[in-house]
Amino acid sequence: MAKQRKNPTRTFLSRLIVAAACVTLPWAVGLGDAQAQPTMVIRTTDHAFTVPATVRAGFVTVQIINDGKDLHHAQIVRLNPGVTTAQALGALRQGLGAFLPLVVGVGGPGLVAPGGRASVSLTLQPGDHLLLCFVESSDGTPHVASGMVKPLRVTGAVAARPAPSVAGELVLHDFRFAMPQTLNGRETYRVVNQGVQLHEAIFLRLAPGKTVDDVKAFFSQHPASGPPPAMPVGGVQGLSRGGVNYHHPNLPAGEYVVICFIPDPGSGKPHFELGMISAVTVR
Ligand SMILES: [Cu+2]
Repeated sequence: MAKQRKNPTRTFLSRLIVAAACVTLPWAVGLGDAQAQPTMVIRTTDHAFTVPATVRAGFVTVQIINDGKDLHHAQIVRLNPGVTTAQALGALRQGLGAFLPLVVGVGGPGLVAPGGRASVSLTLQPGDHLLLCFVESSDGTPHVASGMVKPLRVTGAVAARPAPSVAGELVLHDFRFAMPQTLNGRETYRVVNQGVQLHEAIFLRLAPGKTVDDVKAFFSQHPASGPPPAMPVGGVQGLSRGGVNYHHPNLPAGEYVVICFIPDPGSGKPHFELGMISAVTVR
């Protein structure tokens, strides 16, 4: 979720945006078994969110539909008790170091290309939230600074319900993914952060002939150059320690990479450089 400092993420996301404008991706339609829950649709444009200002607490499927020409994601955070929306927005202007201690990362649908859509299910607790897009425009301006931050109030109480049935689990650690090597693109997967730091699980579809090593090399360039070896197709946005989302990949069969771009506050390195990048096959 975090892309506010000068790092290679900025450059390669910009390059992905350019590439995405001339690539048609084979989006699957429908939400599979996610249809059993209420759905909150978040539409993104360049650069705004369209979403209800108030939603009910509880288990909800959150879908992003990207109507823009940029890449976008929908990071949801809940404000810590006693933190006001004004305080959180003020801290955000100072940077992630000031902002992150005030909030809990509750996930949300991950990075998608123009025309893309993706969905996750999660439990919204009552309280004040923010919806954020940390992707940066080609000039380096983060989308949060050009309109993509929106307050979201969650009201009511969370009703008890059985855990959703899943086909498997993706566990986020400091700093690796523990997950199956093969996923069923039509099933649902539980994603849980068992690390200490904030983590995400963003899915990228590999271009023909490209490998996870190509992705790592591309993203580690300073600056990145050449055509991107993979394109974003959703996933799960930043989860704080213990956080859970249910990912509905809804992806066609193929070769993918799961990656975490969030920077380590200590070293400043994106987590994928510390090990949070894995190849995965979707069947
Ligand atoms: Cu991470």
